[in-house]
Amino acid sequence: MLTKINHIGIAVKSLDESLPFYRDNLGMALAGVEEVGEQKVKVAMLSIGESKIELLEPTSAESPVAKFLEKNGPGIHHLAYETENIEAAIAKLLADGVRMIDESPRSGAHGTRIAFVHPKSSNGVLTELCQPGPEHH
Ligand code: CMX
Repeated sequence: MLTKINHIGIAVKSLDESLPFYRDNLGMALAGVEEVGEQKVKVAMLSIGESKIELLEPTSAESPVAKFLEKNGPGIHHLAYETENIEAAIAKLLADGVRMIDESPRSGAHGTRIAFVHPKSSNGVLTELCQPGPEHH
């Protein structure tokens, strides 16, 4: 059902301030910066082997990432697993009685389709299912 860890999301107050550590000190390649309106975040994707690090800066006080920063400060926000069939993955989790935030996929960064599992159902770790867009195949 899941194939690998697609990315790890890290909540940051400012991409401008956070990016240099990952890009320059750790030497990761910046794959792109994009605003995801539906999630009220601006994201920077950095490549690391088969996975990515996703830096998340809130674009509005109502962003879930703004709430997270208020409560916890900067840090690891979510873990995203890749799937080839997000509808099937959601259907299986719902059938298993897992609490989903998204019961149907929504738009993520870089043409992906994503759905979140509620952290109450995933041992306190906000968990994302992520299906890459067609250009990745
Ligand atoms: N990781 C772990 N736990 C989290 C969390 C996170 N990132 N965000 C919230 N929680 C926990 C809270 O600590 C809280 O726990 P307690 O009840 O024990 O205090 C509980 O979840 C509810 O949190 P809340 O602050 O009361 O409620 P919110 O309105 O913030 O809703 C959540 C929480 C998870 C439903 C919401 O943040 C959400 O829908 N997240 C998914 C969407 C998202 O994060 N998008 C960001 C962009 C990601 C991307 O584009 O890749």
